[in-house]
Amino acid sequence: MMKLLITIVQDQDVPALLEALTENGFRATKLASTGGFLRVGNTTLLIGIKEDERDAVFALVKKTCKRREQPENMPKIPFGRAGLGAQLDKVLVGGATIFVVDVERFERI
Ligand code: 2BA
Repeated sequence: MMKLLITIVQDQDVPALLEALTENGFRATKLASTGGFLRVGNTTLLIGIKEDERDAVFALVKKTCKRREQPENMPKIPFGRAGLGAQLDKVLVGGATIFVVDVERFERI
């Protein structure tokens, strides 16, 4: 069965990941997205694959998508704890978040 990998990565990792995917014959669609927690831009790739290609794609994601510390610098409540001059908390982001979804039907018309 075909799978759709909904793959959320950091913008910095996208060029290397797309190059690796393309070089290895995989196809992807790049969507601009925003993380709900940090409220900063990230990238969602839609990658349609055959079930037996999953490990290969996971390996490419692992190789190209790094874990990074990012400041949690967006006040989610006005005048909240991350206000001006406040000590910024750090969160670890990435390498990647991947949802593996069954595809009922795939067509290119
Ligand atoms: P954000 O939602 O902006 O989250 C960025 C990072 O903040 C997360 O990194 C995680 O380390 C931390 N974080 C997120 N929610 C948190 C919470 N409620 N409490 C404490 N820390 C929290 P990652 O886990 O690597 O996620 C990176 C991005 O992947 C997320 O950006 C979001 O766009 C997406 N994502 C992760 N898990 C998801 C899920 N279950 N559903 C939908 N999108 C998800």
